[in-house]
Amino acid sequence: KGQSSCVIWLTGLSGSGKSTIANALEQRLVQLGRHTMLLDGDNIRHGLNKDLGFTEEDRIENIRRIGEVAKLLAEAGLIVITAFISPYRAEREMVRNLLPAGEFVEVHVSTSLEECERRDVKGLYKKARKGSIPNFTGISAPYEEPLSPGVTVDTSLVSVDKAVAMILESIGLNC
Ligand code: GGZ
Repeated sequence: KGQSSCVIWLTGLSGSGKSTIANALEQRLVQLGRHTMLLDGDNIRHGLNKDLGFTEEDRIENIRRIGEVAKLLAEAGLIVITAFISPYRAEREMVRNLLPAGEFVEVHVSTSLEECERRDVKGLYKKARKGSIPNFTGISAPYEEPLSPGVTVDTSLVSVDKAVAMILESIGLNC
């Protein structure tokens, strides 16, 4: 099915590598001649969702809106890549159910909390430990791991290129 679209939904902790994989995946898909759209914090949380914070209620609304936008973009024929923590199983399933069967590909970026905290690229874990960022995922807010993701990648074990190859292989079957 060379023409069909899908939503590649990356979920995982802050600092797990979602954005890095999403960007590399998008580059590769463009090289392959596919039309893509990447949704991430930069283009969604600073725009459409700038009224939302990180309470449970706001995260649920964040994911709901992103799911609806992803659905529209997929209907327009794009391969949509999303990179949000999306910590709640129920909201990820809600997005899956918005889309035709098989068009939601859940990718668990499963890099451990210990590793994300060790990297602490933006210093957010340190601040969260001190209590200066409330509701921080993994520290003071939950992360519900996917039960049966299409792909699981731990960036402390596999390279970005390998992660991209694993995702491409899985969408070869799905879209
Ligand atoms: C988690 C937070 C928080 C809290 C700000 N908890 O590493 P980052 O910086 O760039 O990615 C994180 C991003 C998470 O936004 P999402 O839209 O992906 O979250 S969710 O899907 O749960 O709605 C982090 C930053 O925002 N950040 N405060 N309290 N991450």
